[in-house]
Parts: sequence; C-alpha cells; structure tokens
Amino acid sequence: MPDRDLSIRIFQVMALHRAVEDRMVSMYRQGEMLGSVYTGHWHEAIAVGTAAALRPDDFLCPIHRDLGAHLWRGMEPWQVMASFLGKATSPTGGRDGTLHYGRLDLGIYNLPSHIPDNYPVATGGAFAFKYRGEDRVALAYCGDGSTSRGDFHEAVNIAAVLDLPCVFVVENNQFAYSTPLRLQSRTDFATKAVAYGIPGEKVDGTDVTAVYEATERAVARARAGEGPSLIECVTMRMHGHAEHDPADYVPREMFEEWGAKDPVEIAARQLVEAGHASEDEIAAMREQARQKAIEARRKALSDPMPTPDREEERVYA
Ligand SMILES: Cc1ncc(C[n+]2csc(CCOP(=O)(O)OP(=O)(O)O)c2C)c(N)n1
Repeated sequence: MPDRDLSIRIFQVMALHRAVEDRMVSMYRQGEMLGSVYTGHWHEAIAVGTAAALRPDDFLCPIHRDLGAHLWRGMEPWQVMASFLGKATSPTGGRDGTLHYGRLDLGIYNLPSHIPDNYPVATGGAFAFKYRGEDRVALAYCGDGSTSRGDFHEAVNIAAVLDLPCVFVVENNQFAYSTPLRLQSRTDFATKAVAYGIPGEKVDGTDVTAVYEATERAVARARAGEGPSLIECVTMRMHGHAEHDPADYVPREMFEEWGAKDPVEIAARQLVEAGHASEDEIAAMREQARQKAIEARRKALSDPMPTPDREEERVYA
C-alpha cells in the first residue's frame, strides 16, 4: 500500500473524480450540459491508482473514463466542466464541447476521437523517450472493446519488440457500448500479453491498492529497460455508455452485484483499516470534494463562450 500521505491524496482525488462526475450528471439532467456526458463511475481506482504510480514528467494518454488521471496531474474540475460546456476557458478553448481535452503542459495527451488511437501515441512517446535517453515512461488506457481494433495490436507489438518504456492499461468494464465481454474476446486481456512476449497482469480494478501496486511493478520494469507491460483492470461500467444511454442491454443483476464494489468505498475502508484516516476525516474529505465540484460548476457556467475572432487560433496549416 502507498504510504499515508500518498494514500490520503489518492483517496482525495478519487473522491473528487466521483464528485465532479456526479455533479456533471445532474447538470446534464437539468439541461445545463448539452451533448454527451461520459463518466467513469467505478473507474476511479484505475484512473487515480495508475496515475499516482507515475512521476509528473511521465506521459499519460487517458480515455473517456479517466477523469481521475487528469485531476491527479492538476487539471482543475472547472476546466473539465468548461470543456463539456464548450467554454472559451476550456483546455481546447471551446473547440471540443465534450472530453477530447488534454494538457500537454501536464504531460496529458488529448483524448483522440478514434479509439484506441492513444495507444500508438503512447508507443511513439515511449520511442522518443528511449532514443533521446530520457528516463520517462508512457502509459495509455483503453477499454475492452478497443482491444479488438488493429491499432491496439500495432501499438503493443512495436512497443514490445523495441523494449519501449510503456505501460498499457486495459479497463475491462464488461461492455463496449452495448457489446458484452463474451462477444468481444475469448480470453481475458492479460493473457493476450503472452502473444507479445510481455508481462500481463490482471487486477481488481475496484481496488486502488492493487491497481497502484501493479502499475508500480510495470513502471519499474519500463524504467529498467525491460520494455512494456499490460495490466488488465477489471471493473464495471456503472452508467450507460454516456448519460443519454439507459443501458437497457445490461442485466440489472450486474449492477446490483457490482454496486457492492464501489472503488471509493473500498479505498475509504483501506484508509481506515490502515489507521491512515478516521471515519470523520473521510467524511470531511468527501465533503471537500463535493464543495469543489459545486464551485467548479459555478465558475464553468459563468465563464464566457468562445468568440468568432479566435477561430483561427491554433490552426497550423
Ligand atoms: C474507431 C472508433 N469507433 C467507434 C467509436 C465510438 N465509441 C466511442 S467509445 C466506444 C465504446 C468503447 O468501448 P470500450 O473500448 O470497451 O470502452 P468503454 O467505453 O467501455 O470504457 C465507441 C464505440 C470511436 N470513438 N472510435
């Protein structure tokens, strides 16, 4: 388990991840946030546990479930909301209107629309680190469905044969939109690592300590020049693909079964059991996260929309 300070910080960011997304869901339901709202409920341990095992100068390539990774690096909750609202103050200056934001200054690559196109980008980043002699690691996430595309194979294979400092995380949340796991893959995802000749590890994606420790091992191998690893984190997508999707194709018992495995609750329990925090301190941290989300909503809603005179900014050709 990470030490006390780190464990507390991990919990705080997980609680913030949850609070910000709960707030965005209510904004969507009130008609304040139009378009699509994607959330990572039950992905908090994966997003934060992996990001926490990296150094600030390592390169992160998140997907639409990984808000906690952005928050870990210092993205402000209001910036995330401003992005969904298409505000001028969002990381893309309002060019996005959803979650294709990133912050290269924080070592976070913009989520590309096509998935898993962040995998080859991480491989390319790791290639640059290795050949420039920089002690840096690239970590990319993708969903179970994304592993069925060719880009996944190309990215992992070339990273393996070139021994690149990469960590590939598969967030197995049982569904790819409406496609269930059984129609996606005959084997689990960690097993596929064997075909690339790299280590594969399958962990409980609701247990932040397990995720953190698996990532630590993979990062240590990458830094030691031993090449990439693949980590399969098993969880459940507890909302629809996005908030417009009622997910009627998901058997209701699955929600009940996984409902008992809330990653934020599990992290809270681990903190208490380790003697790192009391129940009261946990409650205070949750309330602090809730207040930050409320404040973020206020700021994001009052921020200005982009104006036409800035249309040609950031156009390179
Ligand atoms: C190449 C491509 N096809 C389709 C889409 C639309 N799309 C976005 S997310 C998604 C489902 C992805 O499932 P999975 O990889 O399992 O991740 P999850 O959403 O379950 O976290 C789809 C079909 C896309 N972004 N890119």
